[in-house]
Amino acid sequence: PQLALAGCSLNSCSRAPMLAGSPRPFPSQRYLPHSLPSPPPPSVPPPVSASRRDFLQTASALAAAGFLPRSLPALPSISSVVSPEFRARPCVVASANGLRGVKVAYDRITAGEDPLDAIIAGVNIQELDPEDQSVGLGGLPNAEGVVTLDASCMHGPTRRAGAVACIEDIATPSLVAKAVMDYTDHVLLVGPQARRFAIEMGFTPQNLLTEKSRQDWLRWRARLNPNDMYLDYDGNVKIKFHTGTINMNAVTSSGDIASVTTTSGMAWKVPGRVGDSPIIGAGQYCDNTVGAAGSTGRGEANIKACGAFLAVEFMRQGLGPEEALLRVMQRVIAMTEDRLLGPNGRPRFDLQFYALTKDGRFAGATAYEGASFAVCDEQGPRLVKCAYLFKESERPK
Ligand code: SD4
Repeated sequence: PQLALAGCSLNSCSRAPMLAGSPRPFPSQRYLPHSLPSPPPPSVPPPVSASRRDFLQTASALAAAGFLPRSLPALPSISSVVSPEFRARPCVVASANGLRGVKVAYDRITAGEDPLDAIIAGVNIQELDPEDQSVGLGGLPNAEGVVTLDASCMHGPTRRAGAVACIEDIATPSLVAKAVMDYTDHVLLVGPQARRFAIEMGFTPQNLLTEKSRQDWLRWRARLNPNDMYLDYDGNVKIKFHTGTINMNAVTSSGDIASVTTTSGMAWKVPGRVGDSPIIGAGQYCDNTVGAAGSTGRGEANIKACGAFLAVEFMRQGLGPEEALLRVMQRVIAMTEDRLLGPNGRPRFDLQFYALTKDGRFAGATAYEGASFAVCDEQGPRLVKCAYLFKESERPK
């Protein structure tokens, strides 16, 4: 079929409208959970294997040493979150900068729109906002002053995924990720070829480096090394290395789920660096039988724990979203190299996770107290406090 390239507009890029004359709506049937063995009755404890005993001993030793500040109950036996009394409850969850976007996405899913199209419309708001220096247009550049973007998405009902990494000049990499999913046999395209693919698909290249981000980059570079040829800028430069990213997840009234994450990555990164956002299972993950999860923050820490995938797996085993995310955060810390941990074992970085379940429960979680996430359900759009492991006072100086 002939591609209607202009259909790849910024608001909607679902596959059906882009294929001239052959609309193919996404399947709307309810997908059933995996059939898994029933858990043993609570009165019969599962046998404890030697390796599990070791694991439990290690965990209690860590807790005694103060490395596991919250004592979490043992994992329940594997079960699905979908019970026979399942009632779908539409809901959209995002990082805090998605407060405008969750409303847009919620209105769309409750009007019957596909959940992935809805959340991509939600994240497009940040991607196209030059004031948000963590995504799309106006994103902070790499060490050479070049804006490179990462994004990935998953469509639960059709079990598909798409991603782009280190793409330049295209303001809405979330839509390019979806185009990779819709129009290729691949999952991830990178660098100049991802840009070329996007242009072939009808996206318009543009300069993404705004004057504000360019000035920030110049100031960062001037302060890098007092002995170089640039005069030091001695004003107050408050430019963080991690500044945002947007992750958004949605579940519809029929229980269909989607997830997307889009970012300009770590500011001043080594050219070629790719974070967690375009990595399926790290920056976001979605399983239509269970739920979805995603992250913002230090991608290098998350990649090693496959955080979004792990969160969905914990929820598949029956954990609620908050406990699932806190356990992921603990796993991230357990996988962290010493140079990024304080003497008290606490991480020297920030990382946030967000999750929702097929039945519309949701949570956000992070290492340190104080962060919020955005949610929209029948109560409207709002910011909610993230669950956390540590008080801010415990952060290593
Ligand atoms: C990355 N996770 O590239 C992204 C950056 C981020 O807040 O979220 N910054 O690692």
